[in-house]
Amino acid sequence: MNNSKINHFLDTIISLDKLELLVLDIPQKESFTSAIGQRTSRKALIIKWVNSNGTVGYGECSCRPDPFYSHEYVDGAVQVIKEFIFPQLSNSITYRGLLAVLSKIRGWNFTKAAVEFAANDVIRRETGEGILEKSDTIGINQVPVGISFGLFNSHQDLDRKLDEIIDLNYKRIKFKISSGYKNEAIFKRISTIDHQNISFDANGSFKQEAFSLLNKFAEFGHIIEQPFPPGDFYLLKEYLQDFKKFHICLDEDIESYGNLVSFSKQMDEVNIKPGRVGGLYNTLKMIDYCNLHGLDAWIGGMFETGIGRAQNLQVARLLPDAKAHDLSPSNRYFIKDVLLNPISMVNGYIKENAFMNIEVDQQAIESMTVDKIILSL
Ligand code: OSB
Ligand code: MG
Repeated sequence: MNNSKINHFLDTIISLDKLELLVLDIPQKESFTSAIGQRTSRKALIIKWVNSNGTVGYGECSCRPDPFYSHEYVDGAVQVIKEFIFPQLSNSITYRGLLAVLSKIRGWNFTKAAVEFAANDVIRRETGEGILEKSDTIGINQVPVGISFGLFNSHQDLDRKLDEIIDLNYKRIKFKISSGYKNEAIFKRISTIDHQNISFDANGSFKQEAFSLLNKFAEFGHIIEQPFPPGDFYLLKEYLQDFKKFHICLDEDIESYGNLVSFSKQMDEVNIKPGRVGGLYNTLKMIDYCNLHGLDAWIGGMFETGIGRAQNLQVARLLPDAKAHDLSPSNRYFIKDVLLNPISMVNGYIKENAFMNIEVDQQAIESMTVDKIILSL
């Protein structure tokens, strides 16, 4: 990255006394289904980086509890930190040194990102400025957000949910879809929705045998996110032999800067999840690339708690042209979140004061913690 402020920032020294890994079980308001599976509660992993002053930085590892979105899963993340990351850390390490430790590990992007998030948060809490503040982009003061709708299987289900959210003014409505779709009447219903920004997210569920169903979604002309299984991008060529229209956004396929460069000409937009791409430094590099090459980018979510959500919103501020990010307020999902002031949305926007300086609700964290690992130096 050609940014001297960031290069200079990488020399920042971070002290470390201990890492705490907290596994939380957070009850959801309602279950959520996508082509990946169903969730009824959120197993979350929060990392506390405690420095030598006792200052605590928070990071969240937002992978799923199972390896169904990516290979990572919460218990695996705990083990990777315990066995392969923590032993390489010391009482004092530069940000650059931390990135080097993390980059030795292949994959495990959500896990590595969570450690970087926590380290960056310590710096931010000590000095007022973390790596994002060193970006060349001046952040906007409110972030437009969309909603990600779980799979619905009937009109009634869809109608009920649409009524609930239409007045809230979300800037995008994204429907989870899957190759197992049965109810054809839904296509008619979708065509009557009056909204400027509708998209679909297939979570990689379409292969050759479901191309004609995929085409029914494609005919709307809306963006389709990750239509094919990650790694099977060749299917696009096969699809285009018989079907014509397609607007594509990639999610699972893009795990690195290299993936972004390789696919940039073949997609209409990219969903960047700071966790999925291995952290904030990588994210900034990718945002730079997108700006330089005019590729539309927005920030995706993983149903994180307020801790991860706030961090992702801080990144989303750096994409002033994005129409909407998958970062709806966490009170949409959880009965109780882990922040003293839960992130709220007004008219489809989340204002910066809701996410720039969050305060963690220690009592809430404690009450939902099901496992705690302390790694002391
Ligand atoms: O594909 O974007 C996805 C959540 C978990 C795994 C994959 C995805 C999602 C979302 C979440 O769509 C959106 C959100 O956090 O609001
Ligand atoms: Mg997606």
